[in-house]
Parts: sequence; structure tokens; C-alpha cells
Amino acid sequence: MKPHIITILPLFLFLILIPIYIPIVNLAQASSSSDSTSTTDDIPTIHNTKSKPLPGGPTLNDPNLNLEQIFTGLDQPTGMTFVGPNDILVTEKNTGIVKRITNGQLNPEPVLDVSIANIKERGMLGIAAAVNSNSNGNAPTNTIGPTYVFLYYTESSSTTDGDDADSEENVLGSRLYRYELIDNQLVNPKLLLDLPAHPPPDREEASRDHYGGKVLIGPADNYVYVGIGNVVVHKGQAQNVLDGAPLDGTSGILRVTQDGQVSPNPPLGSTQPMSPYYYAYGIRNTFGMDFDPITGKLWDTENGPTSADEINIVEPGFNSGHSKIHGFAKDASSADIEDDSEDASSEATAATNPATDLVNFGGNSQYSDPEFVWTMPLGVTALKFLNSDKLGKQYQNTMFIGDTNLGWLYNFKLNPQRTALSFANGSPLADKTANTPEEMQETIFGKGFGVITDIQVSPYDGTLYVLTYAGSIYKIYSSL
Ligand SMILES: [Ca+2]
Ligand SMILES: [Ca+2]
Ligand SMILES: [Ca+2]
Repeated sequence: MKPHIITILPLFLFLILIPIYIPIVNLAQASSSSDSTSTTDDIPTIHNTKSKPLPGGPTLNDPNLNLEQIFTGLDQPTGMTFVGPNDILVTEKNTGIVKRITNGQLNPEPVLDVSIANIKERGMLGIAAAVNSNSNGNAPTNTIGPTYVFLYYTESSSTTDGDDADSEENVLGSRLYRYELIDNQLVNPKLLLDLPAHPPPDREEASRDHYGGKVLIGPADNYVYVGIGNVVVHKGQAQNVLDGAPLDGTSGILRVTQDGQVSPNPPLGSTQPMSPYYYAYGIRNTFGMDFDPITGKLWDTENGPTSADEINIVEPGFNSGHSKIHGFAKDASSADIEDDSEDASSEATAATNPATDLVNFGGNSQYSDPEFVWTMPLGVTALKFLNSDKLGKQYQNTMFIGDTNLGWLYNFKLNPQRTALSFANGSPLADKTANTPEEMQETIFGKGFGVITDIQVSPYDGTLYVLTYAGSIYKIYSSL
């Protein structure tokens, strides 16, 4: 959730502030108290940090839809999952706590509290559940064992949360666990994946960023998918460095069975120890992914450096191009090739190269361009398909997306073949590119949320739920 607004500010002012009227307030200091002038309308303050919710709460554009805050007071929540009707588990980034909220009431005891490394983008980051039930709506279902809950977090051996601010030595790893939900507790942890958490040796002083965090269960294969970024900018084959270190568990979407086994036919083959875990690679960082309920194809959001946040279709073996390509690949005939692979000290340059000289694992993988690009990153986060008609037919099977910097909730339509996004005739987004926030107008579903960390659809009632970093869960439903 790194906005990168500071580094793009001069460009931002030139492109946005001057030609288009958008009030920009409080540019000076992220830590300053909110400016009263920013509360006078619903155009969000553009901070050089995470957006804050509007004081009156978020609003929706569609007058036929209602927004209800069903819970608030969570401490920097990152993810949520349903384990029953109106029964939600929520992860808190910095406490390492999983809370249970049933019918809007907080269970007095946490269902889990682990020791967590939590500086910067480390923490308790993602959750998914396979519920033990035969009458479970659309939820991933496990009818054999107890309800499984999958958690992805930066584990610490210390008894004190967050002491990785002082020392790396207690940081154990970026870990995917399976727990069992029994008697209101998460018990019997089983380690499924142990991924890097430490910076590479030459970046020990760098910010602890790009740990990804989304956890998702494949509706067709029941595998557990987890998205992870480059973890303080590792530079190996996972990042398209041709002579780099083998796949190390960074910059990918990885998957295992609910028992921690690998696929028998992994898309990148099995030539390296970590290859069988990878479903996709070349990913700088990701906070959002979901499967299209019609085609079964995986889509993700990805976070660019100074340019190019992305929405992608993620085929098996997908290569998103990082660290050589962010946004659309250049036409090979006209491109000046940039190689930032040697530049381990900085990500200041948004590399965009032709789709050549990428790591391809013996031809098993395929680079593909994004389906959508924001040229000025807004810290795109959650991605969720609404697989019900409960908000009206016009939203059925459309895609919802959240962000960090603006606090907006977006709704995207897909084309009839569901191979691309679809926009109105003459739309400035027909070029698949939001060149300015103003161009996003037709996609804006709601505003004023602050940072959106998760979007879920209840498998039980088919309505939409939004989780905010400020600590609230909202339910969106139709009043018709
Ligand atoms: Ca804790
Ligand atoms: Ca890409
Ligand atoms: Ca455009």
C-alpha cells in the first residue's frame, strides 16, 4: 500500500492540478492533522499517504443502493472471510489478531492472536476459509474436516508484536498456515508455505515493503492461492533477471493444496525447488485477486512503482513482467531498452521494455500485458467479482476494486467474452489507461472509504462487503 505520491508529485501537479480542477489539500505532511477544508465536499483529499475516510462516512453513486456500517473499531484490518451467515473473521495487520464478528457483534475473545512482525507492510495480511457445511451457499466448502481457515502473515518468534523495528532476528518468514476453527478458536496450525520475509543482503536498510497478502481458494481446484510481492526488492528469476537466483518464493502468485501439496502439473514445471509452487510470477506487489465466476479465470491487481498500477488476467504461468515491464510493454521496434535489474538500490525508475529477454522457464510461461493501467499509481488494492444479482442485474458478475490513495470504490464491467474490461462509447478509458483520476469517472461506485483493504461477497446473502483500513466493515445492499 505504498502510494509513491511524493516521488510523482511534480508530474502529478503538472498533469492534474493545472489543467483540471481538483482540490488538493494537505500535500505537505502525511502526519499533519486533517485539514478542515478537505471536509467540505466529497472530492477526497489527495494525501502523500493513505487516504482517510470522509468524516460523514463513505457515499455511493447509485441511489438504489444502501451502505450500512455493520462494525467499526478494528485496528488496521487487512482481510475478512465469511464462516457462516453474518459471521465474519477479520485479520488485524499489526496485532496479529483474528477477530470474529457475528451479527454485528464482536466476539469478546479473539479467535487467534499470534506474534507478528509488523513494520511497514509486514503483518497479518490475508485470510480465506473453507467452511465445513453442506448448505453453504457459494462458499468454498470442506465437508470432511472442520472448517479450515488459511492465514498469511509475517511470523515472529518474539512474544512482542512489532519488535522487528529493532531487529530482524525474530522474523521467521512470510508464512501461509492452515488452522481449524473449533469452539471459537483457531487451532492446530499447519504450515503450508514458508516464504521469504527478510530483505536481500544488499537492502538491509530498505523499507519492509511488498509482502502482498491476498489469500484465496480456487473455486475449481480448491487450491489455496497467495499473492506475494518482491519482498524489499529481491532480484532473481522471479523478477525476470535472466541470470538471477532461482525462484525463491517472491514476486508471485503461489498455490498449494489445503494440505500443502504442490500441483502435479505446475505451469512453470519442476526444474527448481520452488517452481511447483508458482502459478504466476514477475509481480512487483499485489493486494487483490479473484476468479471470474463465469470463466473461472484468475484476475489480479498489481502495484507499480512511479507509474502503472495494473489489472491483469492471470493465466497459469502468467509473467507480469516486473522488474523489466510495468504497465504495457513497449513496441520492440521502437523501444530503448532500459535495464534496471542492476539497480538494486532504488525503484525510482518505472521500467517499461519490450517483452523480450524475460525469464520464461523453458517456454513454460507467457508474458501478457495488463487489461488496465493507471499511469499514476493510486495503490490499487482489493479485487472482487460480485457473483449475485442482489445489487441489481447490472452489477451481476462485474468487478469491484478498491484503492489506497483516493479512498474510492470502483466497478468495472467486462466484455461479453469476458476477455477484457468494457467501457462506454467514447470513454477516455477505451485506451485501457487511466491517464488521470478524472478519467475514472464512469467506474466510480463509491467515495470516501479511506483505504479499502478487502472486498468480499457473502456466500450466504450475495451482498457486497467492504473492509477499510480505518477499521470499519460496510455492507452494500439494494433498497429495491
Ligand atoms: Ca499478537
Ligand atoms: Ca505487468
Ligand atoms: Ca485514457
